[in-house]
Amino acid sequence: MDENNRERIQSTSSNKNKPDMGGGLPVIKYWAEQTLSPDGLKLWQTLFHKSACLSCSWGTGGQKGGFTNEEGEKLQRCMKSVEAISAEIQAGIATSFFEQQSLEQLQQLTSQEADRLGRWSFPVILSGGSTHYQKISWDEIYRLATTSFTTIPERVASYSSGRSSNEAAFLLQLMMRALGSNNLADCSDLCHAPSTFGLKQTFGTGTSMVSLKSLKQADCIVLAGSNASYNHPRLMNELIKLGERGGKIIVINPVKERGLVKFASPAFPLTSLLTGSDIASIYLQPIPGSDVALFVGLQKALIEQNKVDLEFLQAYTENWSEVIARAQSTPWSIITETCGVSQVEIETTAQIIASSPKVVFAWAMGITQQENGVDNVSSIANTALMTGNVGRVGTGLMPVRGHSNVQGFGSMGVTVRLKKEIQQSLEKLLGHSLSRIPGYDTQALIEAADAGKIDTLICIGGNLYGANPNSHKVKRALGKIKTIIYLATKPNLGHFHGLAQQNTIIIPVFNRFENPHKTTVESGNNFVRLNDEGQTHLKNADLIAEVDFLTELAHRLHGEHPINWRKLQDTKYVRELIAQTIPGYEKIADIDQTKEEFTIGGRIFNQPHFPTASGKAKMFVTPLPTLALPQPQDFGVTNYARGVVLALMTGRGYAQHNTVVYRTEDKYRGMPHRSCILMNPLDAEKAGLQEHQRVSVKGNVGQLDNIEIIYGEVRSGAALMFYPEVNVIFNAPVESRCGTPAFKRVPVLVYQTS
Ligand SMILES: Nc1nc2c(c(=O)[nH]1)N[C@H]1C(S)=C(S)[C@@H](COP(=O)(O)OP(=O)(O)OC[C@H]3O[C@@H](n4cnc5c(=O)[nH]c(N)nc54)[C@H](O)[C@@H]3O)O[C@H]1N2
Ligand SMILES: Nc1nc2c(c(=O)[nH]1)N[C@H]1C(S)=C(S)[C@@H](COP(=O)(O)OP(=O)(O)OC[C@H]3O[C@@H](n4cnc5c(=O)[nH]c(N)nc54)[C@H](O)[C@@H]3O)O[C@H]1N2
Ligand code: SF4
Ligand SMILES: [Mo]
Repeated sequence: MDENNRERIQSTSSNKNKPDMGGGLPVIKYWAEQTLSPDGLKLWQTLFHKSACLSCSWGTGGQKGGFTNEEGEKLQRCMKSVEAISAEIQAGIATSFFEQQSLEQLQQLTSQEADRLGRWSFPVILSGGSTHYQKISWDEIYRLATTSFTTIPERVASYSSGRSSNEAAFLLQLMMRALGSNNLADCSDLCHAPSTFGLKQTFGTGTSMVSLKSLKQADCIVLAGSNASYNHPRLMNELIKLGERGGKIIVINPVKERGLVKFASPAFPLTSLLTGSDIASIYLQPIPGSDVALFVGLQKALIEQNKVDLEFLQAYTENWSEVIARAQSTPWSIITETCGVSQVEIETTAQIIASSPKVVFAWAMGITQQENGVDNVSSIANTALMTGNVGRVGTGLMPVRGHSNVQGFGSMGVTVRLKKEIQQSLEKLLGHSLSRIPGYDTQALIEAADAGKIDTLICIGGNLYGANPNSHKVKRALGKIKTIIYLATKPNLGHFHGLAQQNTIIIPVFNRFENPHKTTVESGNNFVRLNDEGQTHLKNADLIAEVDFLTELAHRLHGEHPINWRKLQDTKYVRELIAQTIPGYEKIADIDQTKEEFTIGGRIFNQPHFPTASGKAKMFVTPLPTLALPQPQDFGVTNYARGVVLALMTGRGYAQHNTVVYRTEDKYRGMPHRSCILMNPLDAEKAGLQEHQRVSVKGNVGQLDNIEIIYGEVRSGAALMFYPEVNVIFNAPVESRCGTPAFKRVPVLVYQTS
């Protein structure tokens, strides 16, 4: 960023109000407010309950105690966990509520207002044409559910979100596959599917190859497209410790996130909390969607600096010479033009990587939510392999996952790309072969629904309506499904807008810490945690455990043979089946007795031998993307006065969990409410726009008006807005190999009318 621009940023009023580092005292203040509130006691009890944190995939808590990580370190609960718990310990929705509130009124609610209604505490139904949700009995639910599932198997589908348990996930896929349907759409389709796909094709394994223990030995971390300071706060502790031991942190992100520059962690009250710890050693701000060019640039610089580990490549990889040849022959001018980062910065970064003995490469949504997400992942893998940073303690590839059990859902077989070994074990278990008709992933499910090809949809958590691009189309598509069954803890916009043609049923479920059954979850670091049984605070509530609902429905659909579904209501037996079926999960069979939480077998690589056909890592050439933006006139605006076309990144504000908004302000970015766009001052001023001015933002299928411009440290040509609100304005291209929408590069026109 040039000096002019920097000065201008410093002088903007929104910037003056921003904390000058991530974390810090606002976090302590929030803890104090919540824990001293009337719900404080319940909150503390939950924090100490032996179960995994609900929120992110970093994974904290479990049998070692609520505040402890898998390495036994204390003070590892962050305030995001408190945010999530506070929402779950709200009072239940009153039984009279839906008599008073019509659907039309409920549809006026914002995400935050919907969440604040309280917990679902009794089952309800909205029948086609009615104006109000109504209470429904369990008998009626099972009758409707059984009838709706008795149709052509390909016309039944599920969608799931990664907060439920491994046990629920395993049962969901078993029930669906027993029925003959592979339509197991999952939120990971919108999230890390490109990581799974990219890692699998190179290494034969789709998850992180780095354990927390191994991460602690790294000398350098490359963190690309992740805002860990908001979304995985305890990863920040590892970055702080890395810095303290003299290691280097390379951040790659078009937005200069405060918390990735400096972060104050309550886990280090004496050394970090007040003064903050420096995080990024170098901060690269590429053009959104251009990371392949940046990583190919790093590879080219490594080649020119003679820092490629040829011995490693020859011994442990395939296809390396093609990858090197491509990097060598790609001109610097094309690399720097595509990614918008200078050759000098790329060369300096390459030197840091080359001079660090052990490097971990970590990434999140900025990398995966792109039309070329798989190439992004491959280009990171290529860079790691070229420097010999795979298959050794302190090195490796680390996708930083999303929901707290999203990875567990994938492991349990909730995926449209089922592993061969799992397929064979399931066939043995069911005594017949599984359907070979490919299943719908999330985007394909919406297309199929819109084409009238789905009769029945069951959603285990999540918000299919709010999480997908082109909200109006999603609403229309869901409206063509005859029956939708939502299992949920709290209301969200999907329950009021994602309505079926005939029956929309909402089934209230126990969350992780109040579930009457023991359950397990898997963290992004491949660690399996055991959750003890719990109790709900909800009075006179009529909740059900997900496992109980799924087994009862499966029993009614499939009878007792070859699987005794009702026996599986004791989750111990589900764990026995998981141990038999899921590779690496053997230890789960007796976790009830041993209480021994464990790292899944075959996932962490401390030797460069991989589960591919040849045992070598297979490298893939990654073509540079072409990233042209449309012209203002391409947006078809008739009353256009002035404006600018930008590459919009859509993602999370500070206090939200995915589609659920907890608080509207994003303090650290200086965005006071949800209707803001974060822009570079130069872009705004070049177009004759100013900070705090209200503008319209138009995508390819819709427009949002009255959006306030906020100046921030986002690179020129790019901007940032919050989801789920922004999902109404665009229809994103998808990564063709795994269906993930390009949420992080949405062409928009930011303009003022005449
Ligand atoms: N508190 C909280 N925790 C969460 C969640 C939450 O909503 N709230 N959600 C959970 C889930 S499901 C997920 S998937 C994760 C999400 O965690 P993250 O991936 O950290 O979240 P995002 O806000 O989607 O985007 C991350 C960053 O990508 C950057 N970015 C955008 N485009 C590009 C690009 O082209 N290149 C690069 N290099 N960077 C880019 C953005 O500037 C942003 O800082 O967090 C999980 N944890
Ligand atoms: N524009 C844009 N869109 C995006 C993204 C983006 O960055 N930009 N990110 C995408 C990503 S990474 C993801 S993962 C998706 C998230 O998509 P989803 O996972 O579909 O959505 P969430 O908002 O996490 O779902 C929250 C709901 O889950 C329910 N819930 C919570 N806990 C439980 C439980 O224990 N059991 C059950 N049954 N239900 C529970 C509650 O009712 C809550 O309202 O959004 C995607 N959409
Ligand atoms: S880092 Fe993630 S798992 Fe750990 S306490 Fe925070 S939200 Fe929970
Ligand atoms: Mo996600």
